Amino acid sequence: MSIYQIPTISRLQGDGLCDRRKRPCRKVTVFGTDFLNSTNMTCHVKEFKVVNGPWTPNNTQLRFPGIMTDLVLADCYLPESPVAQGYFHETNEGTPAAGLMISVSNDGEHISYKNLTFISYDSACMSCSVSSGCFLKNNSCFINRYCFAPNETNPIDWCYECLPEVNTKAWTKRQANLPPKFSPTTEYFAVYQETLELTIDVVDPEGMPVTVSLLDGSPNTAFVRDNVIIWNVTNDAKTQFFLKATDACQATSFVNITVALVVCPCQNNGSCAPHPNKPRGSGFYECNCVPGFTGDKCGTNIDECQSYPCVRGIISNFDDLSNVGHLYVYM
Ligand SMILES: [Ca+2]
Repeated sequence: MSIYQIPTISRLQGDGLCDRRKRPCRKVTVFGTDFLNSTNMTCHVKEFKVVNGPWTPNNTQLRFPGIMTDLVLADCYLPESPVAQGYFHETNEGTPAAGLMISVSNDGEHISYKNLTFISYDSACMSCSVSSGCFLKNNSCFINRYCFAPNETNPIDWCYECLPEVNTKAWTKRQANLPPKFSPTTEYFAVYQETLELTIDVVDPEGMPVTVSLLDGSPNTAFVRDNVIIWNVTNDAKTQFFLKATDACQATSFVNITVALVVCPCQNNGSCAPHPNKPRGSGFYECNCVPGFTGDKCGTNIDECQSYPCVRGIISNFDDLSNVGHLYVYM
């Protein structure tokens, strides 16, 4: 066979239809005869419009590599389809279907007499055939010329979805969205004058971000940062906070919590510090004792002479036992 042999092509994989929901549509298998296993094999494609829209087909015939995979099969590489998938833009219109006329050459020049129609399309809203083109499906959304299936989420705003029974040409606010859920704990504890940092345990059932805010009636010295209430505790026995949680789609829930004062149990001027292993607000503290005192509640007066060697009742300290000559005396 000569390299100038002109191939005969008869049909395309998938009858020339390529669903962008299923594949990138950058390649198509061509059925035919007289293919040559040549590095010069090319596929010649000409873009054409299938539906109205902003996409402008390239007016020139474009060449892409072809590969013979069998005596009667060749694979053609194709230009990128303008049919976007998982994409939406408010102002730039989409292209739900686009066409190519494909012919094949063994030598890069002598192309098949026949060319075949190839259509890439978005099956969410388009029903296509190579003979009659593409039409809008009934149960779908066609928004700014982008295709979406029923209940499909707006790719740029989770709070909106395609609900064809409500509107086929615009997004509908997501109907199934649960408000954030607060933890059942509503009673917390603090000691007077501490800076309480109370992490509010709230989750959105859909896993979307939640913002906590304080409503009127809460202490106006308190504020919220990253869903943590920060408050310099006053001497009110019980203080109420009115909380609101808002999810990313503005669904809200409310809860009232109380912070009750507990007496710091640390004795001898020891101070209460939040317990490192307990959550803030749980009422667990540990004592920081002033020098000279120890114990869980600083109740033990340290006998300084017990832990240091004493010389005639004076507290002393050997900084190096091998060097007995140095004796530091604390008076
Ligand atoms: Ca939610």
